Amino acid sequence: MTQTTETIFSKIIRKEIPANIVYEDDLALAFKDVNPQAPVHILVIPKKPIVNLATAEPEDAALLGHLLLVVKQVAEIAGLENGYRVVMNTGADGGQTVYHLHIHILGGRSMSWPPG
Ligand code: DGP
Repeated sequence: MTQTTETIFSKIIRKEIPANIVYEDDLALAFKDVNPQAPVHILVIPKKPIVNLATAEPEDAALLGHLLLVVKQVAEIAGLENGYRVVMNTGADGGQTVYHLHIHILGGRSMSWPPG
Protein backbone atom coordinates (compact mmCIF):
# COMPACT_ATOMS: atom_id res chain seq x y z
CA MET A 1 0.00 0.00 0.00
CA THR A 2 1.48 3.33 -1.04
CA GLN A 3 -1.50 5.63 -1.18
CA THR A 4 -2.45 7.82 1.73
CA THR A 5 -5.86 6.85 3.04
CA GLU A 6 -7.97 7.71 6.04
CA THR A 7 -7.10 5.53 9.03
CA ILE A 8 -8.15 5.25 12.66
CA PHE A 9 -5.13 7.45 13.48
CA SER A 10 -6.59 10.29 11.37
CA LYS A 11 -9.61 10.23 13.68
CA ILE A 12 -7.36 10.26 16.76
CA ILE A 13 -5.46 13.28 15.36
CA ARG A 14 -8.76 15.11 14.80
CA LYS A 15 -9.94 14.04 18.32
CA GLU A 16 -12.96 12.32 16.78
CA ILE A 17 -12.22 9.19 18.80
CA PRO A 18 -10.58 9.16 22.23
CA ALA A 19 -6.98 8.22 22.88
CA ASN A 20 -4.72 8.50 25.89
CA ILE A 21 -2.53 11.29 24.53
CA VAL A 22 0.81 11.78 26.29
CA TYR A 23 2.41 14.38 23.98
CA GLU A 24 1.30 16.70 21.20
CA ASP A 25 2.85 19.44 19.10
CA ASP A 26 2.13 20.99 15.69
CA LEU A 27 3.67 18.06 13.81
CA ALA A 28 3.31 15.02 16.01
CA LEU A 29 1.09 13.17 18.44
CA ALA A 30 1.95 10.44 20.95
CA PHE A 31 -0.65 8.22 22.62
CA LYS A 32 -0.84 4.92 24.48
CA ASP A 33 -1.29 1.83 22.31
CA VAL A 34 -4.74 0.29 22.79
CA ASN A 35 -3.19 -3.21 22.80
CA PRO A 36 -0.03 -2.82 24.89
CA GLN A 37 2.78 -5.33 24.41
CA ALA A 38 4.84 -4.01 27.32
CA PRO A 39 4.17 -2.08 30.56
CA VAL A 40 4.82 1.09 28.55
CA HIS A 41 3.65 1.03 24.92
CA ILE A 42 3.26 4.39 23.23
CA LEU A 43 2.84 5.28 19.55
CA VAL A 44 4.39 8.41 18.06
CA ILE A 45 2.82 9.53 14.79
CA PRO A 46 3.17 12.45 12.41
CA LYS A 47 0.01 14.50 11.90
CA LYS A 48 0.86 14.32 8.19
CA PRO A 49 -0.65 11.04 6.94
CA ILE A 50 2.45 9.31 5.59
CA VAL A 51 1.63 5.63 4.95
CA ASN A 52 4.90 4.18 6.24
CA LEU A 53 8.67 4.57 6.03
CA ALA A 54 8.71 2.92 2.60
CA THR A 55 6.62 5.75 1.16
CA ALA A 56 8.37 8.63 2.94
CA GLU A 57 9.92 11.22 0.62
CA PRO A 58 13.08 13.32 0.91
CA GLU A 59 10.83 16.28 1.82
CA ASP A 60 9.87 14.33 4.98
CA ALA A 61 13.45 14.24 6.31
CA ALA A 62 13.00 17.00 8.88
CA LEU A 63 9.67 15.55 10.03
CA LEU A 64 11.16 12.07 10.47
CA GLY A 65 14.01 13.54 12.49
CA HIS A 66 11.52 15.44 14.59
CA LEU A 67 9.58 12.25 15.31
CA LEU A 68 12.72 10.58 16.67
CA LEU A 69 13.34 13.51 18.98
CA VAL A 70 9.70 13.25 20.11
CA VAL A 71 10.38 9.56 20.86
CA LYS A 72 13.27 10.62 23.08
CA GLN A 73 11.12 13.20 24.87
CA VAL A 74 8.19 10.82 25.35
CA ALA A 75 10.52 8.11 26.69
CA GLU A 76 11.80 10.61 29.26
CA ILE A 77 8.23 11.63 30.20
CA ALA A 78 7.36 7.92 30.60
CA GLY A 79 10.34 7.39 32.89
CA LEU A 80 12.12 4.86 30.68
CA GLU A 81 15.57 5.68 32.04
CA ASN A 82 16.53 2.00 31.86
CA GLY A 83 16.07 1.94 28.07
CA TYR A 84 13.38 1.06 25.59
CA ARG A 85 12.77 -0.39 22.13
CA VAL A 86 11.75 1.65 19.08
CA VAL A 87 9.92 -0.18 16.28
CA MET A 88 8.47 0.88 12.93
CA ASN A 89 6.48 -1.96 11.41
CA THR A 90 6.54 -1.31 7.68
CA GLY A 91 4.31 -3.06 5.15
CA ALA A 92 2.88 -6.57 5.19
CA ASP A 93 6.06 -8.44 6.10
CA GLY A 94 6.81 -5.83 8.74
CA GLY A 95 3.51 -6.63 10.43
CA GLN A 96 2.02 -3.18 9.84
CA THR A 97 -1.72 -3.11 10.48
CA VAL A 98 -2.47 0.62 10.53
CA TYR A 99 -1.29 2.36 7.36
CA HIS A 100 -0.37 5.68 8.93
CA LEU A 101 3.34 5.83 9.81
CA HIS A 102 3.92 5.24 13.51
CA ILE A 103 6.80 4.57 15.86
CA HIS A 104 6.24 2.13 18.71
CA ILE A 105 8.00 2.90 22.00
CA LEU A 106 8.11 -0.25 24.13
CA GLY A 107 9.53 -0.23 27.63
CA GLY A 108 9.17 -1.08 31.27
CA ARG A 109 10.50 -4.61 30.82
CA SER A 110 13.56 -6.28 29.31
CA MET A 111 13.15 -7.00 25.56
CA SER A 112 14.31 -10.16 23.81
CA TRP A 113 16.01 -10.48 20.45
CA PRO A 114 15.30 -11.48 17.72
CA PRO A 115 11.70 -10.25 17.54
CA GLY A 116 9.10 -12.62 16.11
P1 DGP B 1 1.16 -1.87 13.66
O1 DGP B 1 0.85 -3.31 13.82
O2 DGP B 1 2.66 -1.57 13.74
O3 DGP B 1 0.50 -1.26 12.46
O4 DGP B 1 0.60 -1.17 14.97
C1 DGP B 1 -0.64 -0.58 15.06
C2 DGP B 1 -0.89 -0.38 16.53
O5 DGP B 1 -1.97 0.53 16.67
C3 DGP B 1 -1.28 -1.63 17.28
O6 DGP B 1 -0.28 -1.93 18.24
C4 DGP B 1 -2.59 -1.30 17.95
C5 DGP B 1 -2.70 0.19 17.80
N1 DGP B 1 -4.03 0.68 17.58
C6 DGP B 1 -4.88 0.31 16.59
N2 DGP B 1 -6.04 0.98 16.69
C7 DGP B 1 -5.92 1.82 17.75
C8 DGP B 1 -6.78 2.77 18.35
O7 DGP B 1 -7.91 3.01 17.94
N3 DGP B 1 -6.30 3.43 19.45
C9 DGP B 1 -5.04 3.20 19.95
N4 DGP B 1 -4.65 3.91 21.01
N5 DGP B 1 -4.19 2.31 19.40
C10 DGP B 1 -4.62 1.63 18.32
